[in-house]
Amino acid sequence: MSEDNRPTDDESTPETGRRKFLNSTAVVGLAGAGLGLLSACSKSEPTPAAAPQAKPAAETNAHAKGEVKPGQLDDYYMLSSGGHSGEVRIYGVPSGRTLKRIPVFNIDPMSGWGITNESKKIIGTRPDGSLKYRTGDTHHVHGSYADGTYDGKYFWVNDKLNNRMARIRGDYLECDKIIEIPNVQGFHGIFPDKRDPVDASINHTTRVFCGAEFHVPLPNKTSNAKDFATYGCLLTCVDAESMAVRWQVRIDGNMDLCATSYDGKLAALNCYNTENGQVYTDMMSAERDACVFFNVERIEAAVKAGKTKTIGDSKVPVVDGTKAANSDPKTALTCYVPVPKNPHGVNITPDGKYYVCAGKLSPTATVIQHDLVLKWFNGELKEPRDAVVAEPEIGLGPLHTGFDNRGNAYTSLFLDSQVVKWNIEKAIAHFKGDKQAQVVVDRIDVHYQPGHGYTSMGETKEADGLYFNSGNKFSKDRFLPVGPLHVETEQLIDISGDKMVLLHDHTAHPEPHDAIIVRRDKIKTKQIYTMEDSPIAVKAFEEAGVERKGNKVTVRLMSVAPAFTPNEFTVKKGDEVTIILTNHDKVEDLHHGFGLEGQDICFIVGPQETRSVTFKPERAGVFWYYCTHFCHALHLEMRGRMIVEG
Ligand code: RUQ
Ligand code: CUA
Ligand code: CA
Repeated sequence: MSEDNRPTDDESTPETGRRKFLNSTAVVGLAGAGLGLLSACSKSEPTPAAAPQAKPAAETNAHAKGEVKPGQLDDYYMLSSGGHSGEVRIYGVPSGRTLKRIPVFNIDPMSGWGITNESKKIIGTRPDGSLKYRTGDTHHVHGSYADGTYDGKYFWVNDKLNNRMARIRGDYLECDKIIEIPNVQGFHGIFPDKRDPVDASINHTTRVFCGAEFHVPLPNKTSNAKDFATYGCLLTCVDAESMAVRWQVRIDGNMDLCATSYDGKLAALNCYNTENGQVYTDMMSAERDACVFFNVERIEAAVKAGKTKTIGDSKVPVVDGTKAANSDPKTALTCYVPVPKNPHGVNITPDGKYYVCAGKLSPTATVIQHDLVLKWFNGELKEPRDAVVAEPEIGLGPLHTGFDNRGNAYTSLFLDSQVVKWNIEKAIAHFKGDKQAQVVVDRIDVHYQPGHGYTSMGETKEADGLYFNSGNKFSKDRFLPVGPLHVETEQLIDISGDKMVLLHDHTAHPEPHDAIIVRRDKIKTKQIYTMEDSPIAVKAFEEAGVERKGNKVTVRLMSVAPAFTPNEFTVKKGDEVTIILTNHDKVEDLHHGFGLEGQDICFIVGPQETRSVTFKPERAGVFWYYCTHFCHALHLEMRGRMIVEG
């Protein structure tokens, strides 16, 4: 035991690990003052990736009751959308601890997202270099698949506000690409495919499907504003690797949420506005709307054969998926399965057999059998509605459904403020006429008004039936009041037994929508960047310094705790100054911040990472730059001066 009563021989506890880490970097930094910086730095070896590979503790019951003791790691990553915060969050499950906020469509001075040149390039800029968008509204996060489960390579998230889709790379858990989707508004539901319907050798995600909610004039011209016949909605297919838009399908009605089949053949999107209404009273006039199924193989064949149009200025090929054009099942690209009323959410069971569409305005969930939809496309099923094999009454305001590995569904009930557990085979038996079949197994109150609910690994064939997280829209009295806007409640429910058991509440900054709960061994993060990945890295001491070409000035900086090199540079008022900063520290977690007084510049650089900013100093004088990110015992001393000549 040390003097503060902590065990000193246990390297695995974060406290002792952290102490060691700070001590060793302090030594490195102090020894490296002045010109010896680089040599001292290169002596500290990068630590190996810390991603835990072991099976979740929940399987060995170490985290029974959702308790994660100090120093223990969680079993799952929960990747959650942040709504109109524009970001994605990562929570640990079962603890509910916040692990990371990934800036995507927002601007984040902590990391420098939207401030550095690298992030601005991903977000997109106007000709004057300013950001094209500064806002976004994320709803759905989904991961790439291989062999029916997460492969940890990519995660995607939508922006409903500016109709963009972003990709997050799984190794750094940072956004690496953002694209705009043409011809749509209210881009809402996304889902990656799980394998290729044509090429059997491709057993991983190659496409992402994107559904649009709002009808817009096609093309979107003012002269079409009053001509509702020109209005329509499109499904968009995006290439998972290049992120290019491959094709679009025009449909009747609109689209909301998306699910994809395990065989790659179908994408399903629920449609709440078959009425094509412009106001909500019109949108809820029909007794039934639809779940629309897209035959991916046929759509791609039609695109290849050139049976396409383009809309307005967009070059994306668009095929006709409207009902009228697809009445012959044998050639149809789409199948409209009638579902009551303004359905919300469509999810596929982990065995790939059934889709569940929640009724929203109807107290029902509709179970649609996958192979029956395929039969319809083959001309072997009379009506699309014949693919419906159950429609149990489950409660008021059903929205989203998660699944366990024992044939049970867990549906959020917005109006009832409940989660209802029901059995799919029992529901099918009941639908067939077995009125004794006990469909509803259990109900649990949640607090309050749940939106999405999702189970651990529930959107994969590896659903493990351990946890359900209820993302609630109102927290009311669950937490200390913090003014008019309340924090949101996330509630973790143990679903491993017959009865659901509420484990705990944790908070979420408004306004999360959906999440996925990914087993921790599926995500393998890198802890250190690769210097060679940046073409502009300042790789050696001799490369640091100022270079001027006319009024364009490049300042190459390096950081090694606790110093920037150079620690002084001079530019002129009105110059276009680009600062490139490469962090030469190699120690895991050793980030430096770069804040430049009075210039609206703030960002961090991780170990071996390079980032840059470009700006025009508007005032002459002396401006300190300093390290914003606590890195070292001499963190406060880590600073330098920019001298701006008038
Ligand atoms: S939707 S509360 Cu944006 Cu995911 Cu259902
Ligand atoms: Cu470098 Cu703080
Ligand atoms: Ca409707």
